[in-house]
Amino acid sequence: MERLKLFDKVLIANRGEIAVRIIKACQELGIKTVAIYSDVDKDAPHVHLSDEAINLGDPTPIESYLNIAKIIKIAKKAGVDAIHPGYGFLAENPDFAKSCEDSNIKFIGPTPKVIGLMGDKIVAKKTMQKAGVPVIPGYHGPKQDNNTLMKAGKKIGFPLLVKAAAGGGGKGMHIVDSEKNLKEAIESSKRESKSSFGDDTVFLEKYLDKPRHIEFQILADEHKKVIHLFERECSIQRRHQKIIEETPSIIMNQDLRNKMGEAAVKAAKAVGYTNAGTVEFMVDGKLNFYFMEMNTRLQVEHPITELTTGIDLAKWQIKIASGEKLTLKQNDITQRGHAIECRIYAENPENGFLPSIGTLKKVEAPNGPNIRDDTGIYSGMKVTPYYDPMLSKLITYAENRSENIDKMIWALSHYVVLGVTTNIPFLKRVLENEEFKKGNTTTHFIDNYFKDWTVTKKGLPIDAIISLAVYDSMHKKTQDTVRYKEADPHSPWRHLGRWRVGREVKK
Ligand code: MV4
Repeated sequence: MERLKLFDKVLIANRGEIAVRIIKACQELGIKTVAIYSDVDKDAPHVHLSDEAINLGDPTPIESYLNIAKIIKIAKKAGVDAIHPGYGFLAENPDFAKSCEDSNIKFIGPTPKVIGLMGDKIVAKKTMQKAGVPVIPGYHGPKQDNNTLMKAGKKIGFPLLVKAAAGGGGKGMHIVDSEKNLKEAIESSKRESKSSFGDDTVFLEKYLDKPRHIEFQILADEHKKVIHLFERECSIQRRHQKIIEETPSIIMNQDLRNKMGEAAVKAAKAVGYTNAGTVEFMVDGKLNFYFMEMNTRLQVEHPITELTTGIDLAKWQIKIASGEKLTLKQNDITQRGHAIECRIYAENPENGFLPSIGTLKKVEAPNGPNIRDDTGIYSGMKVTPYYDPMLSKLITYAENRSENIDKMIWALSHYVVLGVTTNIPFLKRVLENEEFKKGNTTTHFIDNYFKDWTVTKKGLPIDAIISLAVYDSMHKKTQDTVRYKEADPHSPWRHLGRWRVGREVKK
């Protein structure tokens, strides 16, 4: 088949691991890359990997990675054909996609119109309902007076959820278990939504029992062809932040997979979707599934789909944006084995999981068969308060779920990050949990099993204490006596500190 010319030069409007991921995709395709970076990112990996790197100045997001005018100006000056937005920042900003279009630069993603449509949760739901994609029963109407909402609530029945239309991340969300609490919940939700989002529109939904977050990856070319690349289960979240994703989902069967895949393709076709996207569903305890929203970007968790299908999503995004036809056929796409992703964050469990800021004294990623580390960090790098504290994504692949869980536990145990506190011990505990192993991974998993997860130093799991101790030993000149009585003999850090397992050690 005749191949269209791909772009000559692409600007990556992002930072961290995703900028690195996209640069690598461009390099494989023979495309030149332009990185942008704020002052605190001048030594970041994406800056070194790209062919050109242009400074954005002040590190505050508004002045750097969120600054449309600055980025467009740089893109024009560098003479790029296209911009890849990554995820976060401007990835789902229709104004940015439009500014690219107006400057004759291809935005690697869907059209501004589709981004805008999916960005409005109510419009998106209505569009999907019309297209015949199941949505959660509820009230998503424009009338917002108490009378209308109370009536709608009674009709839906209890328990129900009051959600902020503008919200995400569970803000303004209230579970109501009986009619007598409805009015108060509506009023609280409106108040919170107004103060958080400047908009007090709410909607009401039947509260789903034992819900799971299961999303479908789709690819759509600019010639009306749409395919799906199966599911990812992302139910393991902490405060609405995904931390572990896996595919295939343990509850999936071939019939449900086909139905949900078809619904995802239908959703994309209904809006004339182009490029890579994700259709999010909630699946209840009885395997009913409902459209939640569509993400119009490459997602953080895309690697698990890449490992189980063998398809490079970042490269396809670029090929599709350059006008290439999808050569993949739905029936040729297969899912093989099992993949898990763990998001490694610099956050401090001693301090309510707040971002842990500091210099990464030592970074050593695990390595081995079917272990992938998508990272934007290196030894000596500073973790600043300006951006999301995700350090890297550890992804493993194995023949089946149970072997893969063991592989991921091994990989996490051999991931050394010293200098800041990370959630690695927490991730390990989740993977070791019997209910996780059994696949009882509803969206309430973390609340159910890790609600009181140690937030005090005293209660920290031993490997967290060890990593802190190693850090201390590398930095304190004092001859402290440290006691690590229950030290884990299998800890990867055991050789690094001047201490011994199960003994009192003088340094
Ligand atoms: C729900 C739900 C149960 N029933 N909607 C949380 C934030 C937003 N993305 C939607 N969320 C939920 N909506 C109905 N009708 C349970 C959740 C939910 C959740 C969803 C996905 C991932 C993690 C979650 C954690 C708690 C609650």
